[in-house]
Amino acid sequence: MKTIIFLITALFMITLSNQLAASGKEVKTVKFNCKEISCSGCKKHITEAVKLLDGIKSVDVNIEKKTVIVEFDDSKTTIETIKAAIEEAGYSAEMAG
Ligand SMILES: [Cu+2]
Repeated sequence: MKTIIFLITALFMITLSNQLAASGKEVKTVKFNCKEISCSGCKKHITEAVKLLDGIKSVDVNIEKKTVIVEFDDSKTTIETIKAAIEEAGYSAEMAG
């Protein structure tokens, strides 16, 4: 009986760690230069537009640097989709290294 419980626990742990490893790999970061960013209104506008997309983990708009850094799950959305969402909100979005 103890062996069975041990085996089930071991199997569960392996499955869990595989899932964690898999989900960790899917989160990617992309940075855009958006030269029209000038105030906190822009920051709010872009953040809201990008967060409407599926799989967005975080949106970091820097007003001084005029950058948007997005963490996303690449099994749910793409860089092109994020870029399009920023552009539809009225800003240019050039991918930055
Ligand atoms: Cu603004």
